[in-house]
Amino acid sequence: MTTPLLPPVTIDQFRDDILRHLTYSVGTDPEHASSYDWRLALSFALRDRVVEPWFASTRRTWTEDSKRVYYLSMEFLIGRVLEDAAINIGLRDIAAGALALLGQDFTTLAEGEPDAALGNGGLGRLAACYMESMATLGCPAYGYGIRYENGLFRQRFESGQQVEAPEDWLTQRQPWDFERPESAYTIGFKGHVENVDGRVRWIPGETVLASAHDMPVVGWRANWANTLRLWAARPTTLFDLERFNRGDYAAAAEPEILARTLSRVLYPDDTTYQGKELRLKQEYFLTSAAIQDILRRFLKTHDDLRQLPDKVAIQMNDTHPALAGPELIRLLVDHHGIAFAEASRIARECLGYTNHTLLPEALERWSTWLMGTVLPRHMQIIEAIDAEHAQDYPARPAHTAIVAGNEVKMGELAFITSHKVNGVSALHTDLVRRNLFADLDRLHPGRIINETNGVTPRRWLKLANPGLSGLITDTIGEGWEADLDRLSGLEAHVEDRAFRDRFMAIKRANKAATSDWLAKRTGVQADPDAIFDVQVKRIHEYKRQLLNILQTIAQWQRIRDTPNGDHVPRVRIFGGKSAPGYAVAKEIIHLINDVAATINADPAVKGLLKVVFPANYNVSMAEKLMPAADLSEQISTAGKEASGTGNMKLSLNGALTIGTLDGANVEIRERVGPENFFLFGLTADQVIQRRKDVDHARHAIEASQPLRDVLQMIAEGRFSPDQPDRYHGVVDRVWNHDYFLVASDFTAYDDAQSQVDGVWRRPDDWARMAALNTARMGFFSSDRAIRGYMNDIWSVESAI
Ligand code: 26W
Repeated sequence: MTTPLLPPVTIDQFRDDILRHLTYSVGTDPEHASSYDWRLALSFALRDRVVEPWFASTRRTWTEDSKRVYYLSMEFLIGRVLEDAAINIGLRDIAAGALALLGQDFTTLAEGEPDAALGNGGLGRLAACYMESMATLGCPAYGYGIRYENGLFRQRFESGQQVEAPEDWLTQRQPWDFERPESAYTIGFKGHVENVDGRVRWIPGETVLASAHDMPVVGWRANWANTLRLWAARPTTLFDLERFNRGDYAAAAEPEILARTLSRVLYPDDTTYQGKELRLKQEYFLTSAAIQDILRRFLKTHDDLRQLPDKVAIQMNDTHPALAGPELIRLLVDHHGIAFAEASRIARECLGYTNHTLLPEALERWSTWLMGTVLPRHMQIIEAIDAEHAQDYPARPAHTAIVAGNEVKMGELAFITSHKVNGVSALHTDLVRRNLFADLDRLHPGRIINETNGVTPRRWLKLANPGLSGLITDTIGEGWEADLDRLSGLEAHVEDRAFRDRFMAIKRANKAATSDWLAKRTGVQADPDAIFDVQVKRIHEYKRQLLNILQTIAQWQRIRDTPNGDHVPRVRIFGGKSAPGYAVAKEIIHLINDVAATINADPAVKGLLKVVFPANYNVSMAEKLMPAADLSEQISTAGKEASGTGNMKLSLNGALTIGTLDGANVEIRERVGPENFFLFGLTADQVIQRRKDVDHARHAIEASQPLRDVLQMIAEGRFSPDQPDRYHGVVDRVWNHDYFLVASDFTAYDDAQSQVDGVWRRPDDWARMAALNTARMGFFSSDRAIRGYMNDIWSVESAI
C-alpha cells in the first residue's frame, strides 16, 4: 500500500472550505442557508478531496496502461454517498467538527441526502459494494449503469396495503454527479441490415444518444478512486422538423419521447421477467454505450484490437447486459473488419458472466421476433454465435442452444460468450453446475466457478455501527476496515466478561436508538430489552415472509393461552417491497400489517410481542436496522436464494441467524460454527424429494396443531374482521399450492424459534454467540470477493 494521497486538513480549514462552497457553489450565505444548502456545501467540500485521488488514479491507469475492469450492471443500489465518502477519505470527524463550528450537525445533514435507489435489491446492492471494494483494492475499474430518472418506487401503506409512488432523487442537485456531455454515443434500434461490398451494415430506424454522467467512487483511505459512469438518454434530434412543419406537433416530439422513456424508470421487478420491448431497449442502451466507450478508450492508446483481452475485462451482472457479446462482436466485425471467429474469441476472452438466480421465471428469454425487430443485426450475430458453438461442439444437446423455440435464451448466450461463469455462493454454484447449466458445464469443464458474495465493511460496519466499530478498534487496533479477517482477533476476548458486556451494551444502545426511530416512523413502541428479530429483503414467496408471520401468530396464541408462561419478549421487524404487479407478495404484506395491528393492540400480550413493519425499506433503513438486530431471519426455501447478502450484514453486526441451508447461509454457518447458528428445515435435495408427495402440505398441516390453528384463525378473519374472507386465497395456497413448502418447514422453524428463546434466557451464552458471529465474519468482506474476481476471472493486478 502506498501512503494516502490526501494532504491533511484541519477543522478550521475545512470550515473555510464549507463556507467557500456555500458562497460560491451554492450561492447563499450562512444567515439564509437551509439544511439542503449546508449539505450541498459540505458535499462539495468533501468532493474536492475525492477529486484529487480520483484524477491521480485515472492518470496512473493511463500511464501504466493497466488492464481495466468494466462492471456492467442494470442496477447500482448506492444509497447515500456523503457519509460513506467522508469516512473513506478519513474526514468524517473533521467535517463534523467543522460543521459544529458553523452551528450545524453532521448526522442531520447527512440524513437529508436522498438514497440513490437505482436498483431493486441484492443484485444492485452487490454491484455497489463491489464498486467500493474495487476502489479500496486499487483495481482499475469502471462501473457502467443507467441514470434512471426515477429509481425504485417509494412504498407506503394505506390500510396495510402497499401503495407505490415514484421516487425522484434527481429533483435535487446531485453534488456527486459530473456530467460529461462530450462523452456521448449514438445507440440504434430497429431498421434493417444491408450488405455492401461484402460488408454488413446495420441502418437503424431509431437512434438516441447515451450521455455520460460520472460519479467518483473512492476507496478506503482514498488510496484509489474509480468511476461509476451512468448513461442518460438524450434525443439525437430534438425535433422531427419535417413533421413539425406539416403541423404534426405531437409526432414531431417522438424522438424526444423515446429518449426520455429510455432512462426514465428502473423496472421494479426482480423476479419475473416480462419480455417488454422497453426493457430490451434499456439493456441494449446500457450495453452498447458501455462497449463503445470501452473500445474508444482502448483505441486511444492501442491499435490492435486482437490485444483487447490483455487490457479489458468486462463483467456482466446477470444476463441483463448479455448483449455485450453480440455488440462487441458486431463492432469488431462490421466496424473494424475483424473475422467473425476472431471477434468471437476476443469477446469471450474479455467477458465474464455472474448468475444471480435459478428461479426459472427470472431467467431472461426474448422472443426472436422482438430481438429481430429491435436489434436485427444482433439477431443475426446471435444466430452466428449459436451456429459456431454447434459446429465446435457437434455433440451438444439441443437444449444448450441459444436460440430455441422462437426464443433467445440470455443465460445460454451469456454462458457461451464468456470465458468464466460464476455463481454467488458455494451451494448456488453447485446448483448452477448440476441443474441450470449441467450440459454446458460438461462441454466447458472449469468455466463455471464460485465467487461467494461479500459486503463492504466500510458501509456495513464502520458507517452503520460506530459503536461496535469503536469497540473493535479498541480491542484489536486499527486496520480491520480493509483487512476484515483481522476480526478473528476478537475471538480471544469473547471469554472476557468486560468485553462481552461492552459488546451487548452497544447492541442495547443501537436497539434503543432504533426503537425511537421505529416509534417515530410507525407509532409502535419496541422494547429494547426484547429480542429484535429482523427479516428485511424483497417480499417474495420463496423468501417466506409468510412462514415468519404464521409462526408469529402461533407464538401470539401461545402467549394468550398461557398468560403466566415464561415467554421471551420479541419484536418482529419486517421490511421490504413487493414488485407492484406481484399480487401474492402484496397480499403477504397486507397480512403482516393486519396481524401487526391485531397483536399490537392486544392487551393480553402485555408487551411480550410486537410486530412492526416500517414502510419503504431501502439502504438507509438497512443501515439503521442491521446494527440493532439480535436475530437474522434467513428462512428461504432451500435451493432458491442464490446467496443473500443481508444475512452477511446482520451476522457481521452481531445478530444470530435462524436459517435454512440455502445460499450463503451454508458458508456463514460453517464459518461462525454450527453451534452459533439456529438451523432448521429441508435441504435443497429434500425439497425436491418432498414435492414428490403431492399432499405434502396437507400432511404437514395435519401433523401440526399449532399450524392448523393459525390457518383457521386467518381463515375466520381474526386479522381482517372488516372482511373475513380477505385471506382465503392465502390459506388456500398453503393447503393446496404450497410450492415453497411453508407448511413442511413450519414445525422445524417453530422448534428453532423455541431454541432461540432458550438461548436468550441465558444472556451470557447469547453474548458469546453474538460476539463470535462478528469475530468470524471476516470472510464475507466484499474485498475478499473482489480479490477472487481479480485472480480467477479478470486477471488484473492491484495498482496500489
Ligand atoms: C429480469 C428481471 C430480473 C431482475 C433482477 C430477474 C432477476 C433479477 C436479479 C438476478 C435478482 C437478484 O437480485 N438476485 C439476488 O442477487 C443477490 C446478489 O448476488 C443474491 O444475494 C440474492 O440471493 C439473489 O436473489
